[in-house]
Amino acid sequence: MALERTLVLLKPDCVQRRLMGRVISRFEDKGFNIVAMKMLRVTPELAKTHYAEHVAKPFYPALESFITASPIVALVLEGLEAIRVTREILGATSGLKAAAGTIRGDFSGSRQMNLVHASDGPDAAAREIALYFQPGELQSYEPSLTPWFRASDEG
Ligand code: FUP
Repeated sequence: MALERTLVLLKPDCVQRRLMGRVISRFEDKGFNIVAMKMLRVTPELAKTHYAEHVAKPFYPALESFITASPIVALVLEGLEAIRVTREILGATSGLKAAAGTIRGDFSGSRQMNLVHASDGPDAAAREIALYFQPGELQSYEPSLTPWFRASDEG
């Protein structure tokens, strides 16, 4: 099992709705390490780079207005299979389709205002982490609780 890092964004709706703590708790509860975290305002330029695959789509202008409207929190999670597992903790893109028990399923009733972003694969994770963080902003550390989260032969 691979130890991976993935980028998570707490979007403007998450910050404005005071859900940051509850959302971050879900990742901590799972046993992931937070190895970087900052609050920032996404500029239109950063939005276009981050959502490059969506820039030409009809919904993009509304998406850019939303993601730039208010501060976000960017964080990097580290853990075994963190990229896939984090996406599963978020749930399906639309809060109306996300399963109960997921962040979006429990807290969102919207496709656009779906509270959180997480990288969708290893290439995206590497690209997106580099978009939001300098290498020196990532912390490597071994939590003393690790032996109580997983067996030593699990990675
Ligand atoms: P996800 O990977 O779950 O974040 O979803 P996508 O990459 O498919 O979409 C990126 C963001 O665009 C989503 F967070 C929601 C938004 N979006 C819309 O606002 N309208 C759409 O029709 C599709 C996606």
